[in-house]
Amino acid sequence: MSTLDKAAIAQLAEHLENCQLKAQDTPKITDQHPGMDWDDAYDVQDAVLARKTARGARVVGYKAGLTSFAKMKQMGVSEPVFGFLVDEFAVPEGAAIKVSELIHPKVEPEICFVTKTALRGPGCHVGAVLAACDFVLAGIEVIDSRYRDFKFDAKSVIADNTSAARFVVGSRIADAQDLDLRTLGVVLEKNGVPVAFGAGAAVVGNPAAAVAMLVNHLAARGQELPAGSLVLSGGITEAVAVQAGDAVTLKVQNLGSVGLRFV
Ligand code: OOG
Ligand code: MG
Repeated sequence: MSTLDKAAIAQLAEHLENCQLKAQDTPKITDQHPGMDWDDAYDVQDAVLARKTARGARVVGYKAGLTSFAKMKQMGVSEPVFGFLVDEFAVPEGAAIKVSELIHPKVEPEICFVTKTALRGPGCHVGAVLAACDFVLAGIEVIDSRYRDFKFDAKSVIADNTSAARFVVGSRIADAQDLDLRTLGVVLEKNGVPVAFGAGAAVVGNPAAAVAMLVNHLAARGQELPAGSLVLSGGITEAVAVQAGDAVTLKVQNLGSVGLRFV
């Protein structure tokens, strides 16, 4: 079911994408459209993606968000959300990210999956995810809600592609079957100081379960997760605000480290 018509969906997608491209914030869209439903929210997200692919962007994968209790509590919402990743969000290891291109960036530690075979729901589960997983690696997601002061509800944040802005992945890969993803430890450092810690189980008990949830979500929208997809399974800790001059390093047990700078 949807409640918004095509014109309203297109207008909201244009507005939210312009906020992203111009680094301008906006009140949450449910203030204007209090009756919008989950389908509307994902329809707006799909329309944002269509604007990007029309300009030549390529989908490289997907992200799950609000999959940890720390993140749900930080953002005051209770449902996982899903978004897309396009090539223009990817930055190389050690990259300098210009804060002038962002509104109020935050970083989060994530366990990332790359698939070797397609995954289709409904009924996708941890076993299917592990069987389809080529390798796992560490990643830092830079989120940048387009909503003023990072204040939103789940439908608004879905329409805003779940605050996706940038991401970097590490270069040490491992076979998911050789690791216990639940006890995999992560340490996020800002300017050399450890600021957030956790283990994989913070993400719905097992980060692979967040990937299964993503696949089942895609199935409900008539899509599959193609082979070769990168999936960010969701922030393990609260997101940490960054500003120009900050350097961030993520260390993940068995998966090395990966870093970014903000200028
Ligand atoms: C929504 C995006 C959440 C995660 O990993 O939990 C997310 C937000 O907090 O702005 O990417
Ligand atoms: Mg995230």
